[in-house]
Amino acid sequence: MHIMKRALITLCAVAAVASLQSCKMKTADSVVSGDAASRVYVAPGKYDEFYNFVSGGFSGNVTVYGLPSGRLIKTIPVFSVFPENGYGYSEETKAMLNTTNGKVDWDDQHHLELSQTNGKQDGRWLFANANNTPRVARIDLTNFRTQEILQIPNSAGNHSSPFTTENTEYVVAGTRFSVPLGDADVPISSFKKNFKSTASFISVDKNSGHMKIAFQIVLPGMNLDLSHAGKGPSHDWFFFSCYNTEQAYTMLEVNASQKDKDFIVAVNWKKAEEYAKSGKGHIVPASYAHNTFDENTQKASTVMEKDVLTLDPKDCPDMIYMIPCPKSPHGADVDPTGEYIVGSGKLAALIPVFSFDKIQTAIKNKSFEGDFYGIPVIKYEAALHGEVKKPGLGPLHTEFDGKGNAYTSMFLSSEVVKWRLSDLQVLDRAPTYYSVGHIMIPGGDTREPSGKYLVAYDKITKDRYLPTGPELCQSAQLYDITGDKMQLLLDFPTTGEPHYGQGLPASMIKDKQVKYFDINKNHNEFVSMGEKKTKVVRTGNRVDVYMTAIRSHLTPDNIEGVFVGDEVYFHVTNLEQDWDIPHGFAIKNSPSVDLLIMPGETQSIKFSPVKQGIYPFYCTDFCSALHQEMSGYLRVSPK
Ligand code: CUK
Ligand code: CUA
Repeated sequence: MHIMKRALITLCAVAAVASLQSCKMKTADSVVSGDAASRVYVAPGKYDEFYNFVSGGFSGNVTVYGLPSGRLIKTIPVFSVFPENGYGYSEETKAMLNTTNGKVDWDDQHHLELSQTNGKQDGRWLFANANNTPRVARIDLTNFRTQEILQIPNSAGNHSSPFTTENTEYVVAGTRFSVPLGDADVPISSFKKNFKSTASFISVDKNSGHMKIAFQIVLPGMNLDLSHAGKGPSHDWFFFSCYNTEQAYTMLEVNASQKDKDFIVAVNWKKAEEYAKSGKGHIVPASYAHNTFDENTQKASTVMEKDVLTLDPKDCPDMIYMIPCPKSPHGADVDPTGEYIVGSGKLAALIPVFSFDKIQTAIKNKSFEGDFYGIPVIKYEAALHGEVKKPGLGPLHTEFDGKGNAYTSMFLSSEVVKWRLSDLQVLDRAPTYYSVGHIMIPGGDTREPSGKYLVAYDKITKDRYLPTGPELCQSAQLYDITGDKMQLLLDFPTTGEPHYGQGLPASMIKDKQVKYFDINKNHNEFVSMGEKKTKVVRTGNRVDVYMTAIRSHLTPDNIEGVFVGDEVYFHVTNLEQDWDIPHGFAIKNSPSVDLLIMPGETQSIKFSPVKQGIYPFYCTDFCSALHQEMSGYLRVSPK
């Protein structure tokens, strides 16, 4: 989206003003249906029907809302440290944020995708991309915790990610900014020769979920933007949108918009897989961090992976084709049948819809119009199912309801447009407040959309909430799409910049949630299996405090014999075996000592006192009537 903001800066300003004015005339009251309140009302004590996972943009984390209420129910820390539960602070979790550039504890999180089986959501994992430091994360949906983060080498910015194939065989990553492979020192003006973009295919282990870069396809320098996997008949294919095929490296907002078409890159990943297996690839030296959280030892660790297998399209015939797509396509979205591929040229005044069937015929008949660095370019008309004419301005992203309809967000004209896949007729349009980016229908990018609600994630909030100084919250809007006309039901604020989201029927995972960790399976090396097992152990200037927490005391609660210059590790085991009873741990006047320990779990934090004194420590989570009493003292003596 930031890309677009830059490229369209003037256009946006004009259109945004225009759309704001036109929206102003139509007040929200006039577009909200009369019984909207009752349709989003979830009575106290009742559950929402859907989980809505929303990307946190520059907050780096993922938030979870209930639909239709729009209530925020969870923040899942992924790429950013999170004081609320000590993620990135505790000794157990900090390795999750390791990269080859050290600990990167922030990112720009754009897209989410739920794991699938047979093209349908299976409720196992949620994948998240990092757009700044190229990474892909996997979150376990039984405990809502980040289990794995894999860094992507040979890439700068990972935008077209983390979309998955129908059986989660692969999760993809793709270069936003082309760079020379292997961090080569070359003039920027040698872009065309030396800069490359890469599409990475990350295999996901069926049972454990473990990710591994299976192969990287090396493409000419340009910007990969978004992607989606084929479905059903197009199962073997992956479609990426790309822009800047002009290969500009300066003033992109002008120079990357010269041609009237860029491409949808169609990758036959089954073919690529065969080429990778049959030795057509080249091993390219690379180093990248692979961080995993081990539920057994309760600790994250980092492996620095070496080398990647790369595939050059030149060596791999029939693996990749280019499909011309009007000006700077953004979304690349595949309908539930797998037949239609929608490419939304954000600078185009129409939406091109491609037919998988026609693409296959075009390939068979060699209906090409030249090549792009040796990759055949299929004739536009030969691949085209048709164009949605005059849909609105600035088409971005498309989702599907599973009833033959598509919904496309229009950034510039600030609306969602519903159209029919078969005859490409526009059926309905609903204003958004304002400037919608992605939209989301639960399951709307799978073979079986739930198709009840649509959520618009808006870029500009303006007058929708109480003003809060120069920075306003980001916003989402909920529409009912069960009828012929979309009906706006609700606005709800979101955290960070929501790009994409995923919606999952709550019934799929709500009864599979971990309520507490079995203390008998706690294999953290610093566990205390009961208050009697607590101790303080000195080794040189290192002090290990084995501590327990249970309503309502910390054991030991008086610690002496610690000196300025010592390195003190607190290993706090939460002995509770009950749902929703975490204990916190913090030390007065001490930086970054911050834990929240789940029942049955051990978490460790390092404290390096630099001043003598008596340091009170305490539980930070109001856990019982005697929570305030859950405290103790550490005495730090001069050396
Ligand atoms: S992008 Cu944000 S609205 Cu990064 Cu998926 Cu299109
Ligand atoms: Cu434990 Cu408050």
